[in-house]
Amino acid sequence: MTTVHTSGSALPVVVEAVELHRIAMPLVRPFETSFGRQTARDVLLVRVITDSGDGWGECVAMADPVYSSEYVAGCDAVIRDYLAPALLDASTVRAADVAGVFSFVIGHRMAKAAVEAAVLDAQLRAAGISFGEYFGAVRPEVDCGVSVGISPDLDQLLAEVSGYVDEGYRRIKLKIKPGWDLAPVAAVRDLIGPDALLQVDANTAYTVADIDHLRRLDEFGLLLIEQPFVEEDIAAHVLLARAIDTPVCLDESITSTDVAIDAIDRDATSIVNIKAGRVGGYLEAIRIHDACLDRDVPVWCGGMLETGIGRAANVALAALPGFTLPGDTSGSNRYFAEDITESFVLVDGRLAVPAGPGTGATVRTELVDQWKTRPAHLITRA
Ligand code: SMG
Ligand code: MG
Repeated sequence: MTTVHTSGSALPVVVEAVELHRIAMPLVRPFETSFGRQTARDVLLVRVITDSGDGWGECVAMADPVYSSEYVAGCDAVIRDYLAPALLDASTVRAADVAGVFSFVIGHRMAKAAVEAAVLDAQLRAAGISFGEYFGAVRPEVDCGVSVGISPDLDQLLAEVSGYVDEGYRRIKLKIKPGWDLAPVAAVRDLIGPDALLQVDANTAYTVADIDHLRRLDEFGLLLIEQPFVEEDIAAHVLLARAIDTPVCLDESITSTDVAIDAIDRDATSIVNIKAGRVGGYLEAIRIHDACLDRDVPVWCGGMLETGIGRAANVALAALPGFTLPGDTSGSNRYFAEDITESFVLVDGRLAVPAGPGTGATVRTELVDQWKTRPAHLITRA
C-alpha cells in the first residue's frame, strides 16, 4: 500500500483567489484518434492564490466532449460558477479536503482534478515537498511510451514510428479504429520487431459485433488492447476478455476506485490505465493504484496531451510501485514546439521525476499571457 505523506506536507492553505487561464498551443503534428483530429491543444489552467503562495493545476479536458462528456468550456464554467466559490468558502483547505468540498457537484471530474492539483501544488510548495515524495515515488525516473495517432497512410505511420523508436521510446501505442487496425498493427510489428512493446487504443470505436475481428490482433503479441467499447459497457469488455488472449485494459470506463475494483472483479480489465483527470484527481488516482497493487493488476499512466504542468504531476504518479508498464508520458517535443514550463526531455527512453517542491515545474507566465485565447478569469471571495 502506498503511503501518502501526512506530516508537514499536510498543512492547510488559505485560498484567497482562483485564476482561470485558457490558452492555445499548436501541436507539432496533428493527433488523430477514432473520435477526431486535433491540431492544437486548447488548455485550461487553474492557479490558486493562497496565503502561503500559488499553485497551478492543468485541466485535461479536450476542446470538445468527444473523449468523455467533459470539455474545456464546460470545465471553465463549472470551476468558475461552482468549484472556485466552494473552495473560497471553505477557505482553509488541504488537497485531501478538496474532494469533500466539491462532492455536492456530480461528475465533472476533470474540472475537480485540476483545482485539487493546484491546491496540492500550493500546499507542497509551501512545505518544500515534491509531488513524487508526497505520492510515495519509488524511482527517480519513469519509462516512457508514445501514443501514435491514426495516419493518412501506412508509409507516414511507419516514418512517425521510426522517429519515436530512434528517440528511445520504450513502448509504442497505436490508435486504431474500424478500417485502421490489422494492417497498421502488422506493419508496425514488422518494423519494430517481435520483442518491442506494442499496444493499441480504440477509444470506444468498436462494438461486441467486432469481437471475432479483434481476436485477429492476438497474432501480433500486443501488450494490451485499450478501451475497445463504450465506457458504460463493462459487460462487453468481459466478453472480449474471455474471447481473446491479448489483455484488455480499460481507460474511459475507469472513473473511480469503486469502478476500477468492480471492473477487475468482473474480469473486464486485467491492466488499468490511470489518468488523474479522468478519476477526479491525483489522490483518487493513488487510491486506484493502491487497489490495483493489492490485486496484482499492473497499471500505467495515461496521457491527455498535457503541458509541462500536468506532465510533471503525471511523471511523479508514474513513479509509484504499481506502475510497471511504460506510460503515455512522452517528452514535451512530442506535442509542442515550446512548453509552458521547462521542457521534459527523454533520456534513454525515460523522464526524470521532478525533484523541486510541488510539481517542480515553473510556469512561464509570460507564455500563459502570450498564448491566451481570452482574458484570465479571477474569482475571489464574494
Ligand atoms: O498524452 O500522449 C498523450 C496522449 C495519449 O493517446 C493518448 N490519450 O485515450 O489514451 C487516450 C488518449 C486520450 C486523448 S486523445 C485526444
Ligand atoms: Mg486511451
